[in-house]
Amino acid sequence: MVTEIKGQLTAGKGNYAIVVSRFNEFITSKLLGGAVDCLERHGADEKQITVVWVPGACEITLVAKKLSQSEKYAAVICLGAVIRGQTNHYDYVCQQVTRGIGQLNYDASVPVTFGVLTCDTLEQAVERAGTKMGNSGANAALTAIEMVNVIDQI
Ligand code: INI
Repeated sequence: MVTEIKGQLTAGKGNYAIVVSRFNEFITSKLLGGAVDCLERHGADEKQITVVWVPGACEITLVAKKLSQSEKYAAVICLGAVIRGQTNHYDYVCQQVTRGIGQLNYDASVPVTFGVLTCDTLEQAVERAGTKMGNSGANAALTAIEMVNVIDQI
């Protein structure tokens, strides 16, 4: 008989931390709304949810690292929006945030999920912040819930 571990989509009793960047707040506030709504609709009480605002995507990793090491949270959900401008700055911001959160997934003992949009246009970001393509904040929250359940069983 195969032992199969599957995560349930119930938030349980653990606390969830959300790190959200203020840069492109028009988009990130929608990602935050999607993430909180998703956690609550999967059973989390508002007391289980802590939101930390940071200036931009580059600042997400440090705060996510501190939260993940605090032993207060079952998971950390990272939300941001990097949108291409006229220079190559976008590439460096994307590199920094993806590398940082990626590294945390090796180092941290709790799940750190990636709800950072990396888009060529504002329209693409709007599509992923609660319109045509769903809400990437909600997806990152749902992933956190599933991962907490998986980790609890291992
Ligand atoms: N930060 C973002 O979150 N999104 C962006 O699109 C962005 N762009 O394109 O510049 C951005 N830059 C700021 C960066 O994250 C830092 O806050 C800043 O460099 C200070 O460290």
